[in-house]
Amino acid sequence: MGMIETTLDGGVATICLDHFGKRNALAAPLVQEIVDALEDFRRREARVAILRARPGVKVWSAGHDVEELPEGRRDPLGWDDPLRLLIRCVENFPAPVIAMIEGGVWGGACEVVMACDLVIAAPNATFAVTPAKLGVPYNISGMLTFMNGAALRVVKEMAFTAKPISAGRALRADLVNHVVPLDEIEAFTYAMARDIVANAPLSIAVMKEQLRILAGAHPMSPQGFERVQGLRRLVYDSEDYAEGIRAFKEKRKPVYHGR
Ligand code: YXS
Repeated sequence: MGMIETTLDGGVATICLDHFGKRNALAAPLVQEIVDALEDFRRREARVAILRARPGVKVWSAGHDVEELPEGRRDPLGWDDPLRLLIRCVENFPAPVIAMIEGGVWGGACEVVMACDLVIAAPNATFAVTPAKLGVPYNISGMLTFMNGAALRVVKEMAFTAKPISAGRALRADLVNHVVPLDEIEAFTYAMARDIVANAPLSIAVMKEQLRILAGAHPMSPQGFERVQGLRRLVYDSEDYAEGIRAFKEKRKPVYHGR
């Protein structure tokens, strides 16, 4: 059985996450379904895509599937891992992708939402950046996505505390475009989608690509890159990393020692 539902109506594509049993955790099979759906919508020339979950959910997505994270000594968030693939698909989709959010957005799902072009949140939406909760090193492009989405101080608070922030706080921090009451969010989001469909698709596709390239135009020396990758390795080679993953699987609080 599929883990998403898709529709395409009047140029507006919808992908609805529908894997309640795992709280829409971004496991490889679910990610593959989303990637395939985006590819299909690209072929059918969708003019906007909406990424959403079922109405009434308490969790929009629980983030990366922790069961799929390596237990140590390997980069857990490398270039070809499903989460990175999904984020590149969203960024490279030739039409705007709108994230419509009800409920909690955790870890890697938070990055997926930040990679979307527009974010419409219900008042019950929350956003948590969780690597420090699990002892995971964040990857470089993920960091950049956040730095481009919100003020550095807010990014630091979210990263260091790993605590969810409210929709209201996310709005003030520019992480989301609008917070809309639950009973209006669908009408609001689809009205915005129709506004986009009414405009010139090539102009929009080119502006999206321009903004993607310009937002990533941070020059970095080879030494700087190697330094950041080396720092990440310190984390995924550590005892704390293995402990974080083990603790999640054993459904207990991790005990960290900083080594
Ligand atoms: O016990 P069963 O088999 O029914 O499974 C449970 C959970 O174990 C499972 N589940 C997950 N499995 C893998 N990866 C996940 N991220 C994940 N989240 C949940 O789903 C079943 C139902 O979960 P349960 O009973 O806890 O549901 P709940 O409604 O009481 O609570 C929902 C949550 C989201 C508050 C809770 O499940 C939770 O705290 N999940 C973990 C959230 C989180 O820390 N996500 C970050 C994942 S790591 C990640 O994204 C990156 C590596 S990073 O951190 O670097 O960005």
